[in-house]
Amino acid sequence: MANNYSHQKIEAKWGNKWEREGLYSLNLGISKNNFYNLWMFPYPSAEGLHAGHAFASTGSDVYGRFMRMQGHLVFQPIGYDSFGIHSENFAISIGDQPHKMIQRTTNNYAKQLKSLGHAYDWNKTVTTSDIDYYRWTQWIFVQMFKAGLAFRKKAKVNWCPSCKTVLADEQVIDGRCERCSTEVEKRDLEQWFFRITDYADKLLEGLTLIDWPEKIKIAQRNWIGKSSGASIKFEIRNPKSETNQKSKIQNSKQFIDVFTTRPDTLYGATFLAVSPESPLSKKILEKAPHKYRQKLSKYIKENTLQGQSLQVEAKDKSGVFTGLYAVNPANNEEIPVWVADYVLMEYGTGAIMGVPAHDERDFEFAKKFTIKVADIAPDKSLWEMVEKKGWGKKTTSYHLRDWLISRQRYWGPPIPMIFCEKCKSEGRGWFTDKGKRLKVKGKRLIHKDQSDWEHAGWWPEDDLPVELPYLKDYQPKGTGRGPLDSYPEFYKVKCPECGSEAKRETDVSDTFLDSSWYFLRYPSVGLNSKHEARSTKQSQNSKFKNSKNFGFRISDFEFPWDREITRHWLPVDLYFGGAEHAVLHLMYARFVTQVFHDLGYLNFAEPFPRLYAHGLMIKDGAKMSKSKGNVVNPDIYIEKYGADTLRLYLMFIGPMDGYPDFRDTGIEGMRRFIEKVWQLFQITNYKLQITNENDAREILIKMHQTIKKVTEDIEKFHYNTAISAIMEFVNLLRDKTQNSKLKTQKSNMRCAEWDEALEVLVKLLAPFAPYMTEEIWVDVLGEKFSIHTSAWPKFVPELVKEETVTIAVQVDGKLRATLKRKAISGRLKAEVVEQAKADEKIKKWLSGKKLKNTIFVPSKLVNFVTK
Ligand code: ANZ
Ligand code: ZN
Repeated sequence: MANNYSHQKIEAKWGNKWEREGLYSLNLGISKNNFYNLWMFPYPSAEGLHAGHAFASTGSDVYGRFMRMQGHLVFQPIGYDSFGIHSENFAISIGDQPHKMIQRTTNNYAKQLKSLGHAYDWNKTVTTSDIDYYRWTQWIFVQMFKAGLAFRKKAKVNWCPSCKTVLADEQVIDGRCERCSTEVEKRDLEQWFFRITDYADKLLEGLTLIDWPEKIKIAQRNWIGKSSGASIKFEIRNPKSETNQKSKIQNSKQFIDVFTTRPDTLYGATFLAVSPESPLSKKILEKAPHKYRQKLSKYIKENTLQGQSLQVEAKDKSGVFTGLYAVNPANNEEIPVWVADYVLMEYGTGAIMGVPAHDERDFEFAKKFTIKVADIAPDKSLWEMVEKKGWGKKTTSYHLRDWLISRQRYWGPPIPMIFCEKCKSEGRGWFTDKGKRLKVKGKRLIHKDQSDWEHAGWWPEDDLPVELPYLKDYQPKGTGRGPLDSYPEFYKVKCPECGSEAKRETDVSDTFLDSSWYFLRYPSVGLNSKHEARSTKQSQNSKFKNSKNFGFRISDFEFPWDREITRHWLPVDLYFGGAEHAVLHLMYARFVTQVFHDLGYLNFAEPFPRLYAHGLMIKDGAKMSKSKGNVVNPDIYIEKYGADTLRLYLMFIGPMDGYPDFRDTGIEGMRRFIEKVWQLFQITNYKLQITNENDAREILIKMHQTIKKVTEDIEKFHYNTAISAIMEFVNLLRDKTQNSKLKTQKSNMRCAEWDEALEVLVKLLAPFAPYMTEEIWVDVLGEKFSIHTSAWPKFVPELVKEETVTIAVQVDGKLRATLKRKAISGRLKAEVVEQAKADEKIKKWLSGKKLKNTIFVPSKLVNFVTK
């Protein structure tokens, strides 16, 4: 065996063997010791992964390997979140077609992930843009629809005039497009939504049951934003001065409901304000006295078009008086009604009572428009009075909005819905026909009331998948309609109900839908091939077969996840991912899981009972990103130093949940460490003997301490300190080999402690440096393949505690004092002698004498010879 450490040879050799032998591919049978170890899959928005991905994925892999050595059956899959705007934008930027680009980049991602040495089960990968995957994403949409949880409504959506596309909320940063910094507009477009707001309370309750970092739970709670308060009715009146104007208001009573979290401040309300975007403001306009109408109408129009609600915080507050007054039910005072842009349409009732004395926003507004400020102390009893007196009722409001699911883009699963004009004109559709429909086994209407949208004419596509056609010209046009809308071959279909000409939906679904269920799919990849064969036949017999489909369609027998396997492998045991996904992905995945739990398709409601949120790798003080030009390509380092070195380096540079800065110099240091370890195993050939009992004991104690430290640190994801402990251990072992006395002893025996120490060392290093440790394990130590299925070492608690030794201090052979020291430090001559000399009694015995010699027996004795 070669003396030199050649990472190229070692890493290629074992990488191939692991794959050939399927070391990390499981037969997902039924076992009690399952461990589903999941890392958030990457989205291909570049040619390859950067060092930040290597950092995060290694963190997850180390844990998986550790659990495997702890005796668990570890399932660790990987895939690609390859549909969606990130990938599409990348394809556009390089002038490529997304289908082609995804094939190339995912191949490269796989190559990189393999070279990093991750223990993925490559038989179970998922690519969300593969038809084999997205047909199920479409199926999920259909189930959502049938449960009453998908609906259409006109909505203001973020629109980037430069990118000519709708943007998701998370792509709008401070009112500007994340990609081009153009100010985002709001457009009124008909969109598909999922009723995630129905699940607001369940999503909140679930948070109390899961083991997640507190900061992520807080982010979810804030996103849901549940507030308890009251809605209070204010009667509208025309001002006394205008009573000559005949208005309907005098005949029939009109009210404005406001939402408040502070009914106790009701006495201090000095005005009402209504959102200009709220339909309520249009009603108010009709009732307003004539002389106010023109100004009011102009204000409402301006503030509706520009969608000011996006910039509420940044902008100076504006508003107009309506000429109307409202009666405060608590004290019968008449207060002015305003329309003001700081009131959001989508929250509460879209109207507020202004309490300038207690609310800062109201105070600012009142000051600007010289509205009265009534400094009246809050009255807690009002909380009860509101309902008792009939002023209003207690209620809760949520900041959570329904999930905007449609995108007017190309690169996503076509939304599997069909619209039929004829059915619509006859008032027919899935929901009007529900009596018949809902008897289908397994279907349940979760959201029963569908009166809030026009559902006539809409039918779900049961003939799945709806294939995304290959388009050359796929770029967004800016018409407010997706690229598929220019392709009649795609959207012209027959109505599945009446057979007349109908139109397929041309929007695609949001990427977050793709990633909301991928973890459910992994264990079942490849399991329903039999079903596919059967359903191909059905597809051929189908009346409205889409000739462009691949020939398989989903039958009632088929299912995206195998029930048995899912029961045994889910939920995910450890989800490892970035804290930046605190709300969107992690909320949507919880929502979808909860819905499918309610539909009876899953036996658990929380997909990720345990989440670890890792930090973010930076380079030169900034987040790694292409636009900053500071992206580190891991391939270069793997080639030069080896994956083991890179892995150890990434896990060592700082805490896993921190913001480590990538530096070349650190990698070189780590490479030297690896070589030191390698050398240690070459020395075994010298048949080293440790005859000194103290050496053996020292090694033994350090070994058990190291096992304990590394085990406990890995459990807490404190990988950097685990590696430090291993380094200390390595230093001790090296010290022993450098002891010249040991080297020269030509005995054939090695002590058991030494052998054990080396075996433990290689195991502790295995999760971090899987290739080198495999090479040592199999080819140096001659153990059975593979180290990664060997048992993690255990520590003996008694041996972890370092012993205390008592050292006798003599002067001229006579005992004069004793010292207590830790076993290991008792062996350090200079320290022990110094401590002995400092002892008061010894000082006395030595005073006035000349020291001729000092005899030292480690951990036992110091003898000062003066004669
Ligand atoms: C009177 C009051 C007095 C209020 C006071 C607060 C403090 P959270 O906590 O976020 O739920 N509000 C209600 N609807 C609104 C809307 N559509 N747009 C803007 N603001 C709205 O906030 C609830 C409070 O925000 C409500 O309680 C209301 O102001 C305001 F000393 O009512 B409060
Ligand atoms: Zn029809």
